[in-house]
Amino acid sequence: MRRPTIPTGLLVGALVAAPLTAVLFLAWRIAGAPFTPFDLFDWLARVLPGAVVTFGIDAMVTVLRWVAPGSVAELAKPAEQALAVVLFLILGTLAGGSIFAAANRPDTESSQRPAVVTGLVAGFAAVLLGWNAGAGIGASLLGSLWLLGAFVAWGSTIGGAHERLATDPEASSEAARRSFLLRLGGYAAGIAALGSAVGAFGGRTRDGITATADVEEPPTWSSANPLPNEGADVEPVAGTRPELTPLDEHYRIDINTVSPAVDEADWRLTVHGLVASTMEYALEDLRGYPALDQFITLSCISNRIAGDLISTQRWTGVSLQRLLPEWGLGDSASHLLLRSVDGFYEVVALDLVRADERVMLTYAWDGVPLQREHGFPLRIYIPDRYGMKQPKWIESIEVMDHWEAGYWVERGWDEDAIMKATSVIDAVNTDAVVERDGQRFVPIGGIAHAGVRGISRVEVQVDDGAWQEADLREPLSEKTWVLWRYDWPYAAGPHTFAVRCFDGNGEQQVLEPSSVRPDGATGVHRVTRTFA
Ligand SMILES: Nc1nc2c(c(=O)[nH]1)N[C@H]1C(S)=C(S)[C@@H](COP(=O)(O)O)O[C@H]1N2
Ligand SMILES: [Mo]
Repeated sequence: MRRPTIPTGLLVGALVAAPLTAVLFLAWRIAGAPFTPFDLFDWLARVLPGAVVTFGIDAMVTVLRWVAPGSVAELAKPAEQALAVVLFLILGTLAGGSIFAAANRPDTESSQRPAVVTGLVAGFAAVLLGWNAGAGIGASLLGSLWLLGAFVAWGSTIGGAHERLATDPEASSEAARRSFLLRLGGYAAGIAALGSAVGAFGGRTRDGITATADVEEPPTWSSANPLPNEGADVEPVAGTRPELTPLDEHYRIDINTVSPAVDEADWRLTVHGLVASTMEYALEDLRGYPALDQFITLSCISNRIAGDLISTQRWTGVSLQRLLPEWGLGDSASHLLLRSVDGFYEVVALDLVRADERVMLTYAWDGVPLQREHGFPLRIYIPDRYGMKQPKWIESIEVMDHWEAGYWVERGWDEDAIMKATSVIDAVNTDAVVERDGQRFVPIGGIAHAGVRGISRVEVQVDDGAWQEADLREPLSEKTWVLWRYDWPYAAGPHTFAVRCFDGNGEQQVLEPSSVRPDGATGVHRVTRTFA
């Protein structure tokens, strides 16, 4: 028997991992079967130490800012999904090498034995990961059998390749081996291309969920109503981000490569713990309470200075205060533990809920049910906190008599996560020059935000000049960002613009640069332009 080398095994592993990925992808798209690369990635994101995960996210954001500045919010999820697939392919490559190593051992009688064993082990792991990921046929017998079959076929293909290279007289010469590997590569590429193409364009389901194609989407609130600050004196500078973020442009951050899908009919909000008796609310029940509409700017604690992980929407829901009297709270009740479908959780103090009616169980954005990615059917709003304190996809509230660290707090992020004051230059618009008394002015504009503390003042500094006060546009609410503008008396040459803001209490934003971890980025945003 000839012994094919380990590098050949790695090559075969890589070649065969590609069609396996494509076939799993196809089954995911067509039948909602578990997609192991994502399940594996999501599992790792939960079990790896917080510092490692944060480092990974940070590195990804750095790379994205470098290759595609301005689209970090949009590209973060696709980048994560691509990473998940790459990781899976790497593992597949390594598996090929180790199957070859095991098959090369003198006491191994058949190449197929280690190959099939590896396939079975990987298949079982995939079944567990699918279960762990929850929904869909991942939890069903059919889904499990499919995964076992797919992984055993994968292992067996690698074993077959080894056997062929080791024993087949037709593969005895270097040239014959090369032509065999080329053919294997050809088949692999063909299946991979076909599987991903059919999966991408022909799948009945989106993200493994049957699409509700013919259901007409209800109109959004903003498509039929003027914004509350319509007619405000200060006009935004063209090029400033939209004051109300379009629904499909709202940034998205969560611990899943694919959002959990919740069926409204099965979903209940369960309230348990230190209550008179366990309660359940259907979404209809929550919609039955008087609704609160709030314009809210939400930011991720991982948003860097001038980053795009910050957005503004019109949130609708029921004030959490309203529900408390129904629960029969125990005397020692002091905190609420909110648990989400994806395993995320956070704790909020009852005192805060009682003191602030704005703490809200939210079921709609822009007048329509929450989108799946943004937490359908229910998420919470907690004023002044970064997004990490505000679970989406809530399924239960446990009333407790003590505080506990939430998901990201446990992973080293700040306990309170109060939004930092921040200001950003969005536009230095030389196409919108205004002329007054023979002087040309270049409008400069952007946003400033300080949680629910409001913005009392924004100032712009040009080069080493004095800080000049900008005009503030009336905001959508005290919870949203403020759009500002400053008309700069134009002068030729290169110039650097800086911005700083003061919150509603007159407190200046922190000017010293600090990174996002552990409690949110600080620092001054500067933009340099050269004018003809
Ligand atoms: N269940 C759940 N809720 C979550 C998260 C999550 O991973 N799972 N991420 C939080 C973080 S870090 C942020 S910044 C916000 C983002 O909300 P958005 O994606 O709707 O903008 O959701 C928060 N709520
Ligand atoms: Mo976040």
